[in-house]
Amino acid sequence: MTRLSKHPAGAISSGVPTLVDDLIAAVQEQNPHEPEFLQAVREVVSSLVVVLQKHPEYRKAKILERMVEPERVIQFRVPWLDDAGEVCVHRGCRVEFSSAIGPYKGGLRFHPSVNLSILKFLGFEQVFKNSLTTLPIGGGKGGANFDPKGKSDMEVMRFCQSFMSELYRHIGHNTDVPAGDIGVGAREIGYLFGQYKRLANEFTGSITGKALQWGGSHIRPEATGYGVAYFAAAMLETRGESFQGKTCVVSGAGNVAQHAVEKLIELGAKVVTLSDTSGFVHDPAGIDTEKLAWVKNLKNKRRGQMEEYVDAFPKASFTPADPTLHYNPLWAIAADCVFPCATQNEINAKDCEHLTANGVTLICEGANMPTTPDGVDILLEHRILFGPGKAANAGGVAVSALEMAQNSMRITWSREEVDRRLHEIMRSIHDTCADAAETYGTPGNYVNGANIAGFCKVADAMLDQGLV
Ligand code: NDP
Ligand code: 2IT
Repeated sequence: MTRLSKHPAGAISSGVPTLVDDLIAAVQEQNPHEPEFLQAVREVVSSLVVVLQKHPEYRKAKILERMVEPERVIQFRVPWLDDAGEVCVHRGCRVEFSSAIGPYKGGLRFHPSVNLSILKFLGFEQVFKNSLTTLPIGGGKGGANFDPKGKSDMEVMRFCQSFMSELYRHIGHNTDVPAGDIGVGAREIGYLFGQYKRLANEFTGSITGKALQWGGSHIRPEATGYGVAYFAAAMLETRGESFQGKTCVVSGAGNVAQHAVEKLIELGAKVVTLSDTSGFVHDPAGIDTEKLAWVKNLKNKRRGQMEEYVDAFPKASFTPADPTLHYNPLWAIAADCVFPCATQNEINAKDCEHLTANGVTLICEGANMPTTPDGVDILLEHRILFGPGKAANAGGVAVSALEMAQNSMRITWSREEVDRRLHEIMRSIHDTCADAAETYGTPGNYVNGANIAGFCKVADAMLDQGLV
C-alpha cells in the first residue's frame, strides 16, 4: 500500500483539508524530482477541498489519489543519424494519464527541456482540460528532449521516424491519439503520421493536426489561438466589455501566439508585442495582418528568430531575453489584456505586480501553466479576469477531437462549421467554469471553476467504471 491510500475511506468532511495536505505531501514524497508536476497537482487539488467535502463518495473511492497517478508511462530510446552521419540518442516518452472519459489525448513536445516532470504536469492538466471540452477524450502527453531548432528537414524526419517506430505500438485512434505542442508543428506531424501509417498499415485518425489534404480538419492550426480569444471575449462580456480598442500584450510567436493575434486583430484589438527565445518585440503602432503574415513566414518557413522583426519594421523595438533578470520586461508594458502563449512559468509574482500596477483588465493563458502560483494569487486578489490555460487553451484539443470525429466518419466539415463548433465549445467551457465557481462559493474564480468542473466529470466516470 502506498502513502497515497493511507486515509480511512470514511474520513469526515471536516478532515478534508488535512486529507488534501497529506495527499500533496504524499505526491511530493513519491515524485521528489518533479517540481512542475507537483505545482500542477497542488493547484488543482487546492480547488477541490470544497468538492471533496460535499462528496464523500469521491473520498471513499479515493478518486483523487488515483487521479494523481498516471495510468501508464512509456519511456523509450530514440536513436537517429544526423546529416554528418553521427549517431544521436534522445529520450522519448508518452504519459497516458487518464482514459476515464475517452482515449488518451494530448500533444507531443519536442524541446531540450522535456523531462518526466514536464510531461506529467502537461498530461495531468490535459485530463481536466479535455474533460471541459464536452467531448469524449481522456488525457495524455508525450515528447522528447530533442530540439528541432537548427536541424535540417531530413534530420527532423529521421528523428520523427525513429520516435514513431517505438510509439506506434502504443497509440491508435481508439487508444491514444497524439498531436502537436511546442516544437511539433505541421512538418513534424507529417513525418510522424507517415511513419505511423507505414508501420500500422492503416490510415486512421491516430494523430491529429494532420494537413487538410490528408485527413486534417479545417481550423485545427488556428484552434488554440482562436479559442483563447473566444474565451477571453466571453470573460470580457461578463463585465459588459469587448476587445474593441483594447491594447494587448502577447508572448510567444508560435502556433498559439500567431492565431491568438490573428483573432484578436479581427475582434478589434491592437496587439503590440510578440516574443520568442531571443527576446520580445514591442510595436506600439500595432501588429497588423501584414506584419503577422511576415511573422508566420519567419517562424513557420524560415524558422528564424523575432530579433529580425525590427529589420523589417524599424519603428518597433526589440528587447533581448535576459535570464539574469528576476522579471520579464515584456509584462511591464502597459496593456488592457495579456496573453501568455509561450511556455510554463513565464509570468511570475513580480511580473504580476507590474501587470496589476499598470491596471491590466484580463489575463488569458494560451500556454499551459504560464503563470506561477504566487502570481495567480496576486491576480485573483486584484479581481482581474483570469482565464487559466486548462480552460482557455482547450480549443486546440477540442478541434483535435472534432478531427477525430471527422476521421471516423470519413468526411470533412467546412471551415465555417468547425469554427462555429469551436466558438460554441469555448462559450460552453466559459459558462461551465463560471457556474462551477459560483456553485462552490467563489464566483468569478475561473481557476476553481475549471478545476472543479473538469474533475467532477472524470470522477463520476471513474465511480461508474469501478476500481480500475
Ligand atoms: P510553438 O513551438 O509553435 O511555439 C512556442 C513559442 O514559444 C515559440 O515562439 C518559442 O520560441 C517560445 N518558447 C518556447 N519555450 C520557450 C522558453 N522556454 N522561453 C521563451 N520562449 C519560449 O508551440 P505552441 O505555440 O504550440 O505552444 C505554446 C504553448 O501553448 C505551450 O505551453 C503549449 O503547451 C501550449 N498549447 C499548445 C497547443 C497547440 O495546439 N499547439 C494547445 C494548447 C496549449 P522559439 O521560436 O525561439 O523557440
Ligand atoms: O496542450 C494541448 O492541449 C495541446 N498541445 C493540444 C493537444 C491535442 O491533442 O490537440
